[in-house]
Amino acid sequence: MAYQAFNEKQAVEYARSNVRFFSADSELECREIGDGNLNLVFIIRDRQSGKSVILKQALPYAKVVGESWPLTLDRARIESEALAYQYGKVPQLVPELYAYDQELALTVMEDLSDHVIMRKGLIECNHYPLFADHITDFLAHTLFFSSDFGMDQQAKKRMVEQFINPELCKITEDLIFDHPFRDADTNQISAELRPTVELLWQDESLKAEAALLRELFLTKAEALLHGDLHTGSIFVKENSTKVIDPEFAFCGPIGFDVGAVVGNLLLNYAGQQFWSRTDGERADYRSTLLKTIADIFRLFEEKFSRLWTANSTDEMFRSTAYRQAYLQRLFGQAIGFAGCVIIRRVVGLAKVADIETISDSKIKLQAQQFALAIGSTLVRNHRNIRSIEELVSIIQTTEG
Ligand code: SR1
Ligand code: MG
Repeated sequence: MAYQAFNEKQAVEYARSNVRFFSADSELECREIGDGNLNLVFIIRDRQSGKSVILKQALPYAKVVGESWPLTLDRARIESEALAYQYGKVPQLVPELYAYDQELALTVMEDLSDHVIMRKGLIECNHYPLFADHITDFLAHTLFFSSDFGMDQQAKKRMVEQFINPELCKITEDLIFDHPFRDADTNQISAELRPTVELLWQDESLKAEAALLRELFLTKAEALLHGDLHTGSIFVKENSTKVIDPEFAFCGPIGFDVGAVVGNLLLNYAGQQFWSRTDGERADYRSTLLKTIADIFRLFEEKFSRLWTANSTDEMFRSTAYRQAYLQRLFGQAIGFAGCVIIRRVVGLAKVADIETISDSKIKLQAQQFALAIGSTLVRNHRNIRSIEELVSIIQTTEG
C-alpha cells in the first residue's frame, strides 16, 4: 500500500488484516494518542478479548512544527531495527515489535498502557526504586554490545552504516548543540527569561565546552545509541521499565544516552520548585532524584565494566588502566551531555512538561533559571568533575 497518513478508521482496517491476534470479525476500537513531537500513535483494542496493540506511524514532517519541516520516513525503519537490536539484548526492558511496514512507515508493537510515561510519574512525585537498576541494564547492555569493546569490529562498521540517521541527527545537532547557545529563530524564550539566557550566550567558556560536546556528538561513532532517551521515552510502573521510541538511533557517543537520562531527571529536579506540595516533600523528592542519578552512574560503571571484563575479545582493551581511564572520560562526557540536554529544554524548541506546564509564572521562571544554572554548571565543569560525590555536591550547591 502506498504511503498515506492514517486516520483512526484506516489504522483499524490495517490492524485487522495485519496483526496476527486480530481476526476479520474482531470488534476493534481505536484512538490516536500521540503526544510526542513527530509521529502518529494509535492504540487499537479488541473489545471482546481485550487484546491491544500500538500502531506508530511516521509522518513525512515534524508534527511539532508542521509540513514546513519535512522529515524522512526512514526513521520508522531505524526505529524498528533499533528496537529489534535492543529487544535482542534486554527483552524485559523494550516493547515487543510485532511488525514493520516500510511503505507505510509504521511499526506495530506491544501496548504498554499498564505503565505510565516516566515524565508524568515524576511530575506526580512518584517513586521508582528499581529504575536505576533497570535503566543501567538497558544502557550497559545495548551500548556495550554495540561498541568496539563488545562486538566484532568489522560488523560494528556495518552497524554504523545500517544506522546512518542524518536527518534526525541534524535535529539534535541543531536543537541541542547549536541553537540554544545563540539567538536562533527556533528558540522559545519568554521576555522574563531572556536576560538570563543572554548571559549564557555571552559566556565564551560555556560555549567552548558545549562545542567540545557537539564535536563528540558529530564525530564519535562509539556505539548504537537510543539517541533520544528522555523521560518521555521511558514507560514505568512499580516493578517494570520499558524504553520506547528509538527513532533517533545512530552510532554516537555513549555518554549521550547516559547524559540524556540524567539531564531529564535534573529537569524534574528543577521543576520540583512547583510540583512538590511542601518544603519537606521537595527536599525528600530531590534527594531521591539525586540518589537515582548517583545510582545510575555507579551501576552503569559497574555493569559496563563487568561486561567488558567478561566479553572483550580485543587484547589491547584488556588493560585495567585503560578501562578505568576510559570510564572516567565517559563519566565527564555524560555530565556534559546532561547539561546540554537541560539547557535545550529551557531555551530551545521542544520543551518538557516538568517545567513548561508549571502554571505559576513566577515559580516557572525560578525553575527555568534553576535548570539553566544546573545545566550550564555541568557543561562548564564536565571535564573536571572527578566523582559521583562531587557531582551531587555541585548540584546541591547550585543556586538558580
Ligand atoms: C523537532 S523534534 C523535537 C524533539 O523531539 C524529539 O523527541 C527529540 O528530542 C527532538 O529534539
Ligand atoms: Mg520520541
